[in-house]
Parts: sequence; structure tokens; C-alpha cells
Amino acid sequence: MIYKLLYAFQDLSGAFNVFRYITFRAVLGMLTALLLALFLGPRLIAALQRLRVGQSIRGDGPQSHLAKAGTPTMGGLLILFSLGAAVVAWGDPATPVLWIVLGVTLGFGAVGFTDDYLKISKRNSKGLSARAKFTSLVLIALAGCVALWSLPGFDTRLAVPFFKDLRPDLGPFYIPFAVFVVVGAGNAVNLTDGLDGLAIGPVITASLTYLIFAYVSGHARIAGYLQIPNVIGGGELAVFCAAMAGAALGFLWYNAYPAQVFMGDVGSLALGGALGMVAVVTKFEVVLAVVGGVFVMETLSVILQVASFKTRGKRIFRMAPIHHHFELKGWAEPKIIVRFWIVSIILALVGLTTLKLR
Ligand code: 57M
Repeated sequence: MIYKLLYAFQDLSGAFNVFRYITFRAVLGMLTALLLALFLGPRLIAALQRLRVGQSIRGDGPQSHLAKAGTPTMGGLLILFSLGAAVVAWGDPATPVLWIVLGVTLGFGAVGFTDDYLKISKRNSKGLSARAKFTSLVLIALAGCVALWSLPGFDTRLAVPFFKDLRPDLGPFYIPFAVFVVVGAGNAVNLTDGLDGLAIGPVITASLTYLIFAYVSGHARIAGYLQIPNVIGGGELAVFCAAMAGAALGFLWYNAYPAQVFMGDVGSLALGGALGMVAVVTKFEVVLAVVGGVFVMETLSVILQVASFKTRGKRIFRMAPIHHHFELKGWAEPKIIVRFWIVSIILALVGLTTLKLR
């Protein structure tokens, strides 16, 4: 919205014309969110400490985690505020997809907030029931996907990486598929968020990758050249992704090992849901499994572990999600975190190759 005001001054000076450009607003969006998160971080942490919003630690986990008891949680509020403010400031208010994506992000954040709040007020690690959490997430994602569906030009065909001519049309089944992507992404980031900076690092790489996807898919000429679907309003999501990367980077400042704050479900569900929605809108939904491969790997480790334990009575990993396996093998926490970040960068690069290899 600020951008509309500034752009209105272009008659006074041509310099104000620069605010028309998505690339410029994306940079401003990232900087705004980053600086807000850096500035507000210590204040939020102090407030959370005052309110005694501290993490309870499960006794059955790696022993090294017991020392983390009482670390302030719900730092996701910092991410959501910084992201929301930057998007409102630098996004084009006339772009419906931008508000739909922000709406689902905040909706997932609200579910996470309720869960965190219940955990803290009851001082144990059980929050919302799994059923209530899942149903709320599905309903919010469904509302977002139906809103997308009602927009002109909504495309129910899948874009399959590496095969430009393979565009299976899911018709009405696209909606449940999209809901699956969004809710799956929310839960996958949530499962990954178990070591300092472990989830936020890959969220940054995925946001930056989708910044590029959003920009190219929203640009008719580049999309035509790359033979990818041209998405109306897709470019504004580049501003959203930039703001998400900025807010996440600002949060990482305080969540870096040893963490001063955890994001809580308010952060992890919201960030995962945001990535899922951006992937759906930009038509890079299938590629999210690659770019967000760290989240997929964490989720698969849980599925395999639970299936193996239930059917054979044996574990595959020392503990699931897989980051606990490496902890119990004796890897130092920062080593696991940085190695997972490196994997996420490799996967982001592989995801980017799908732009050209088709
Ligand atoms: C979230 N949350 C962290 C923090 C964070 C089905 C099952 C596999 C589910 C899974 C689970 O509950 N995962 C969800 C994981 C928790 O962090 C809080 O939760 C928020 C994210 N939702 O923001 O508020 C703990 O993670 C650590 N942490 C950090 N740094 C951070 O920046 O160190 C988090 C953020 C924090 C802190 O210790 O307290 C969590 O792990 O609880 N369940 C599990 O992960 C459990 N696994 C398990 O039971 N595995 C079984 C199989 C058969 C299912 C097995 O392998 O035998 C483990 N969780 C824990 N302890 N805590 C078991 C041991």
C-alpha cells in the first residue's frame, strides 16, 4: 500500500517510478521484514519471558534437549508480524492471490497460536487435539483454494517438472490435491522444527527459490520463453516470498544455536502453509517436494518409523523425525543443522534446474 502512495508521486519526479517494479519492491519487502524482525526480536523475547511463555520439553526425547526447557516459544509471532507488515507495505493491494496467500498463512498461524497457547497454559506438551488441529488446517486451506478457484484463469492442470508437455488436468480434484499440498507442507515444517534453526534455514532457501519461481511465472514474456504457466498476479508473490525470507532471516538471528527463542506452531504451521500456497498459486506445486525436500525427508522418516514400529515392532531410526536419529548417533546439534541447510541448498538448486530442463 505504501508503494501505491509513493508511486502516485511519479508526476513530481520520475524517480518514484521505480516503485512500480516488482524486483525493487521485493528487495524493499525483504529489508522491511528483516529489519522489523531484528528490531522487534529482543522486545518480543523479553515480553515472552515476562509472560513465562516457555517451552516444556518431553522427557522421552534426546537428553540434550532437557536443558532447553523454558526457552521462550511462539517466536513465530515475530515472523508473522514482520511478514504481514512488509507485504501490506510493498505488495499491490489490487492482487487477490496475495491476500489469499497471506490469509491462509495467518489462518494457519492462528491454529498454531491456539495450540501453543494451550500447551503453555497447561504447561505440558499436549496442545490442541490432533483431530481439531487437522480439521482446522484442512478447512482454512480449503477456503484458500476455493477462493483461488473462483479467480479468472485458475488452472487445474498440474505442471510436472522436466516434462513441459505433461499437464494432467485434475479438474475439480485439483482442490483436494492443493489442500493436501498446503496442509502437508504446514505439518512437514512443523515436524522439522526440532533443533535450533533447523526449520527456518530451509524455509529461507525455499522462500528465495519460490521468489524466483513467482517472479518468472508472473512475467508473461519470461514465462513464455521458459514455457511455464503464466500466472496472473504471480509476480506479487515474489514480494511475499522476499518478505517471508526477510522475516525468517531476522528470526534466525535469535533462533540460531543456542536459540534464544523457538518459533512454536504459530510459526511452523504458518510458514509451511505459506510455502504450500505459494507453490499452488505459482504452479510449482510438484517441485515443492524437491525444493522442500528436507521437510519431505523429515516427514517420511516419521511415516516409515511409525509404520515399521507398528508392523514389525522394530525401529528404522534411533528416533524419528530423522534429526533426532543423528543427535542420538552423537552428531553435535550445530553440525546436524548446518548439514541439513546444505542439503536444502542443493535441493533448491535442483528445483531451479526444472526451469530450464524441460
Ligand atoms: C514438533 N516439536 C519439537 C517448539 C517448536 C508423530 C511424531 C513423530 C510427532 C513429533 C512431533 O510432535 N513433532 C512436532 C516438534 C519441540 O519444539 C517445539 O515445537 C515447535 C514446532 N512445532 O517451535 O516450540 C522441541 O524441539 C526442540 N526445538 C529446538 N530448537 C528449535 O528451534 O531445539 C525446537 C525448535 C522443543 C525443543 O526441544 O521442545 C519436539 O520435538 O517436540 N514427535 C516427535 O518428534 C517425537 N518423536 C517420537 O515420538 N518418535 C517415535 C516415533 C515412533 C513416532 C520414535 O522414533 O520412537 C519426539 N519429540 C520429542 N522428544 N520432543 C520424541 C522425543
